[in-house]
Amino acid sequence: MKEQMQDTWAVPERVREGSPNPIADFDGFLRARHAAEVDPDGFWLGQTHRLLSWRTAPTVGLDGGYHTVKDGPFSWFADGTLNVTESCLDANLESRGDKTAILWEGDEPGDVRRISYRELHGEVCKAANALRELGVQKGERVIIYMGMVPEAAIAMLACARIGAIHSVVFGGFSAEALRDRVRDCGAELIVTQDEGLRAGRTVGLKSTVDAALEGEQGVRRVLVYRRTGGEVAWNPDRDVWWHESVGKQSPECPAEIVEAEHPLFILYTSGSTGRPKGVLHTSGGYLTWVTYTFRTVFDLRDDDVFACMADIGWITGHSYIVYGPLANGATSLMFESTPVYPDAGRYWDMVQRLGITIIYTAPTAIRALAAQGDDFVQKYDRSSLRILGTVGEPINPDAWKWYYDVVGEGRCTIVDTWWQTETGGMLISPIAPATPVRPGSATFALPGVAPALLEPETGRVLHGPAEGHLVMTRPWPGQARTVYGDHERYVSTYFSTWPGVYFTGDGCRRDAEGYHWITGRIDDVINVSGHRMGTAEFEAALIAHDAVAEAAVVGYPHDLKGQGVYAYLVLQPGHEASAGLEKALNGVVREIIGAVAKVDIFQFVPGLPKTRSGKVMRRILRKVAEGRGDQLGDTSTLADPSVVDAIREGARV
Ligand code: 7RM
Repeated sequence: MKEQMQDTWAVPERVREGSPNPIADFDGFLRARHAAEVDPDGFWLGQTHRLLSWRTAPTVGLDGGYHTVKDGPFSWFADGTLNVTESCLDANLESRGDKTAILWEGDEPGDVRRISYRELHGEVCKAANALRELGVQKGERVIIYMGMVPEAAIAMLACARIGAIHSVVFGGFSAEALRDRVRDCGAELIVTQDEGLRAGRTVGLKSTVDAALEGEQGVRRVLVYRRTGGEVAWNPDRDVWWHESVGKQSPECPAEIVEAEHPLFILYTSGSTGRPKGVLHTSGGYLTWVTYTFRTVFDLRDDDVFACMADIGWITGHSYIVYGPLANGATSLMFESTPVYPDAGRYWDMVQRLGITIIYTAPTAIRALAAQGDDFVQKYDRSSLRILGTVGEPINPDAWKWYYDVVGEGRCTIVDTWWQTETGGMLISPIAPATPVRPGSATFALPGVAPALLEPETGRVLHGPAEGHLVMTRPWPGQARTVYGDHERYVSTYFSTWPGVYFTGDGCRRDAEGYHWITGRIDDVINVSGHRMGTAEFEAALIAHDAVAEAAVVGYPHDLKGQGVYAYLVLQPGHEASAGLEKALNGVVREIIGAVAKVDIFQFVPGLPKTRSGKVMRRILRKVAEGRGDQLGDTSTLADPSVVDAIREGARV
């Protein structure tokens, strides 16, 4: 098909032909969207009956809504009962027991493990029996602090099997960050491994757990998977080897049947204020959402080899490495290494060797690989590829075009999927065979998703082409239900800026044809290489250093990482700016937040620009960090306008 409109890419033939799914073209999309709009409950009940294995099929859809959220969470499918692992594992045994469920590629190229649905079922049951034996009960919390090994997914599913609530903590977080999360959720047990392995280097994981638990009482057991065989300290009253405890169990474990709204997991995510929030997802609605969106957006086919390159410590790994693919009986890659190890050809080497048909990665990786030149891509046969996915941050049109032309050779479509930890799964995204795409646009809301743009000053709903705050006007089954242990924080974070709707924290432009263009966060959240971090977390870490009196942190545009971290610091008397101090400050940031966090630019200032009521005017700091210090607008409300000149003059961009 020819391109119909300038800057609109029609769906390539290879993507359109032979789609086995209900939404196979744009008309199919419009029909589904209409059906979900006129009868959301009927639409989602129909989907969930079709897609999941329920023990008791639900008869009700949504109960409550944004108008009742103050009084408690809304629910979906409340009278249904299930165990999510029955949809992910048991349901696949008969039809595809020998099919590869998890295709694992280790740090070294070609170090491959294939785990069939039958084997995965057995391993999950064994791990579930071990957890039960170690005293974990339904509703209790288990922290998983691991690298990208199949046992991490097995541990998640084992928790789900017995109705325990998992909370995966990304392996790049520090002991302190881990301890905060252990305390916040009141974890009973931690699953970890001796060491992680990434790009030829080992990363201590058990040692970080040991440090996090020093002086802590709550965690009774630490279950340790042996990955590298590296030396670890051992507390015989607390620590248990995975191979000993899991290895001896029976491969059968009756599933704990729970109500649809039973919590499935907690995942901590950064917000604009305070400590990370424990976003809580429940069983029936979440699984419905990730199952539906996975098969629909990626137009899943029986022989697909799906490769999501995210870490399972992030929501993308939960939804689109583990739950979405397995509930659809797909083959899902788990990748332990990095896109540039041993060189920038690693992804394409895997595409050729493993026959990957769908790849799902982040703009930051695409930009980093594009910067290494086309040879690394062209060396390998990519003819198996059909769909290229992106997630985590806005993708700039140049990176998009490189992905499309060089990686996909114009044969593949790109699905730019917009969503959040809180949304459970994709909300705004192309549907591969159905949606003509535009570089940099996440295109349209999926069926059943009701976005609106609000005018920032007034909250008025904007119609037609417009730019404003992106909100959702009604709940969908995969939406987070609460913040663990703090429902008030859930209400105030998401439902108080604009009453009656869900506030995403993102800005968005809608063009004349209704395409959505996410413009990025409008709150104090920064997105570095697709990792979401709160400016408040950085500030708290920096202030922990003796030399720092005050700190304000903002994001700034960064060519490779999307955003970089820019810190303005006021030093305590007697301290001086130096490269050594910057290094020490990043040392503290690393210790308190973890290896993922690093300040890119420090600027030492005599004071922060504050209003008379003492509020830091971040707008000014953002402008200076963007190199637009000459466009500060009105600064007359500042308590001391002279600090602005000093900040402008000392700008390090
Ligand atoms: C899945 C995930 C969420 C934030 C979100 C956005 C940004 C994510 C896109 C995107 C533009 C996209 N969850 N974001 N996807 N921005 N286009 N396709 O990333 O909770 O970690 O982050 O990420 O700002 O609010 S997250």
